[in-house]
Amino acid sequence: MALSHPITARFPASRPDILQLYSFPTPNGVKVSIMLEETGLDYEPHLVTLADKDVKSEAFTALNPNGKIPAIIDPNGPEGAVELFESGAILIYLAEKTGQFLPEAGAARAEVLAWLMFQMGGLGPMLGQLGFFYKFAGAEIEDPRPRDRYINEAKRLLGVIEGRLEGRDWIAGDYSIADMAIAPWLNALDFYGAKEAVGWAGHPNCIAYLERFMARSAVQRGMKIPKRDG
Ligand SMILES: N[C@@H](CCC(=O)N[C@@H](CS)C(=O)NCC(=O)O)C(=O)O
Repeated sequence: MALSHPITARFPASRPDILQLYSFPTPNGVKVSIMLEETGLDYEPHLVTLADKDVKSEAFTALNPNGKIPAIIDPNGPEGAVELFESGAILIYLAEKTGQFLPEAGAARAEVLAWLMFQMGGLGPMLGQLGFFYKFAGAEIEDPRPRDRYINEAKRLLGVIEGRLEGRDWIAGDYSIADMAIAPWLNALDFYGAKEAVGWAGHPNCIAYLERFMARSAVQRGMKIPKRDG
């Protein structure tokens, strides 16, 4: 099937018949790469950097008007090609497409979706702000209130996950898309240099959970996809 989407002008597909991934290896990006690796779906990754020239380009915003990675085009959707952005929506779509990592119905499915939404609406946005105010441009702001606010919120959220993981290997039943969404954000605390600030060492369940997640070979591959230049 030929791909006629405007994004192909900037990011040409060498195999337009398979799923196309437009992403960068950040926590939001690798969720989808990990899911693709876990399911074994055939796909072609394209590196879309976080520079405006890529992620805010006309070609990319034709696929995601919000100008953020990740996004996909699946030429083999249920009724033809599917264009999708928002990592949570992409994970649900891929789980339904493959019948993997999301229970089909009922309470078990609702529980996975609840923890996926917890990541999408809480953990991700809050830790993203922590990164900004702790490591990136916001770290230079003298007023301690924004930094403290996100450190305290990150600690609170870690406490929620720590409690939830008591007696559990995974966040909601079997290993699922909720884990693929949550664990990469826990891993980002290291990149932000914020582990000590949020008291990571005092969260043994989170530590064991992240180790369990990182031990998976699909996770190890997915964390590095798309491959960064150089
Ligand atoms: N809610 C979105 C968030 C995506 C997001 O924040 N992507 C970041 C990278 S982790 C991005 O593309 N940033 C570039 C920018 O904002 O210009 C999702 O989960 O897909």
